Amino acid sequence: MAGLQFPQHFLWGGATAANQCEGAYREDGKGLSIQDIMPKGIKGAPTKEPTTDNLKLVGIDFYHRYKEDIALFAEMGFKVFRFSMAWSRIFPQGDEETPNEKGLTFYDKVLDECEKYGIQPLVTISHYETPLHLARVYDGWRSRKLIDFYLRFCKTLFTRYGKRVKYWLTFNEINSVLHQPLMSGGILTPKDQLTQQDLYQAIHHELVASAAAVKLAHEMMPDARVGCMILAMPTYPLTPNPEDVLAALKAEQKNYFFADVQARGAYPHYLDSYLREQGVQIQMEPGDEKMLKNTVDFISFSYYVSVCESAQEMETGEGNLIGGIPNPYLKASEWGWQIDPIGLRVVLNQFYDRYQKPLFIVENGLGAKDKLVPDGKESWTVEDDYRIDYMKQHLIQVAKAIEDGVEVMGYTAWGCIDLVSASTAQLSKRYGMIYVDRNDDGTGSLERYRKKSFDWYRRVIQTNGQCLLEKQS
Ligand code: BGP
Repeated sequence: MAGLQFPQHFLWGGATAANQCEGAYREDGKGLSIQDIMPKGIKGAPTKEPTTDNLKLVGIDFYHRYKEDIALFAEMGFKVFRFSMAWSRIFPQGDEETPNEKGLTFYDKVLDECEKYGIQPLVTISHYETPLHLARVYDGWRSRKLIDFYLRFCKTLFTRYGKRVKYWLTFNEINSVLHQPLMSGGILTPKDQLTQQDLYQAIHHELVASAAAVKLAHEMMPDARVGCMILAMPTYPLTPNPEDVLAALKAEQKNYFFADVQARGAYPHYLDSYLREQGVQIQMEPGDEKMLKNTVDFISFSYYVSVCESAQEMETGEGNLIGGIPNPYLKASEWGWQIDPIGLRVVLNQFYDRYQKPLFIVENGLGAKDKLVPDGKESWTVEDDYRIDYMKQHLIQVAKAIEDGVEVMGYTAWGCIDLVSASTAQLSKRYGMIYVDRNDDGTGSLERYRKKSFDWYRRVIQTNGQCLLEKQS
C-alpha cells in the first residue's frame, strides 16, 4: 500500500444538519419545520403539532453551543464543516418576502467561528427541513410555487454569505424523495395516497429548482462551486442470473437518474421509457429544459450501505431510508444497515466513470450505541474501536479509489458530533467522535466528551490519511 495517498488539499471534516443538532426550534423568530412534527423520524406518523417527546426540538443545543462545538472540530483539525442553514430559521413560513434577520445573524456567527479556525464551510441549502407552512399549504414540492420560494431563500443566502461560503449543496439526498416524500419533499399527503405522477412531478420541481440555484450561484458568486447530493447505494445483483443483473441495473437507474439530470443537464433516455410504462407525464413549462442544463460542479453523496436486487419478490432489510435485499456476505450495524467498505470504492468508480466530475463524500459513518466510561483524567470517554474500524476500512477504500484514478475532493464524517437520527429520531444511534450527554428520554446534561475516535480522526487528518495506510499490505 506504499503508493496510496490522499491529495494534498483533501478536505477532511465532518457533517451535520440543522434540524438534527440545532434545537432552539422556536427561538429568535424561527418557524416550524416538518421535522418538528416528526417525533419518530420516518418510523411513525407525523403529529399535528410539535410534541415534547420530539428530541429535535432541543437537538444537541448546537444553537447555543456552536462555539464550543466548532472549537472541538478545530481541535480535530477539520478543514471543512458541512452544515445546513435551516430554511425556517431564515424564512419562518417559507413563502414570505423578507427574511428573519435574527436567523441570518446566527449563521453569520457560525461562519465567524469557522473562519476563526480556517475551516471551510460546506453549506447544504435544504436538508430535510422544509418549513411546515409550505408542507401544510402547498403540500411541499408537489407545488411548483416551491421553486420560487426556494430560490428566494437561495438568493438570500448567496447575498449574505456569498463572500464567505464557496461550497454549496442544493438538496440533501435528493433521490430519497421517491421513498420518503414527507421528510425529503415536504409532502404531507401520505405516501400511499400519492401516485407516481404526483411524485415525479414533485421531483421535476426540485430538479428545476436545483438547476436554477446552480445558475444563480454561478451568476452571483463566480468562485462558488455547487454540488448535487445523492443517497448513494451500490446495488448488486443477488445472483449472476441475468434477470437479477438486469433488475440491479434498473434499480440503480431509478436511484441515480437524479444525478444524471443534475450532472448532465437532461433527463436520461431510460427514464422516458420507465415513465411511459408508469403512465407518468411530467408537466414541463417553457424554459425548464434549458434551465436543467445548468449542471453542478461536483457530485457529493452519502454512503452507508449497499444492497442486493433480484428479479424475484424478496423481503427487504433496513438501510439508509430505502433498504434493500440483504447481502449474505456482509455484516450489519446494530440498526441492520449492512457494512460494505468496498461498496464505497465501487460507488466512487461508478460515479466518476459516469460523470467525470469531482466527487465529495459528504456523509459516511457508523450509527452505534456508545458507553461512556471514565477516561482516567477526571473526565469521560467512549472506547469506540468499532467506529474507528468502520471509518478506517472505508477511508482505505477511498484511498484505493483515488489510486484507481477517481478525483475525490474530500470526506466529511456524518454526525461528527452525536445528534438526533434522521430515520429513527433517536439520540442513542450515535455517529459522533464527540459524545453528547443526552438520552432518548430527553434526559442528560448536554455536556460534550471526546471519544477515542476523536484522537484517532485528529491523527488521520494530521497525517493526511497516511496513518491509515501504515501496516497495510
Ligand atoms: C442520511 C441523512 C442524514 C443522516 C444520515 C444517517 O440519510 O442525510 O440526515 O441522519 O442519513 O441516518 P440516520 O440518522 O437515520 O441513522
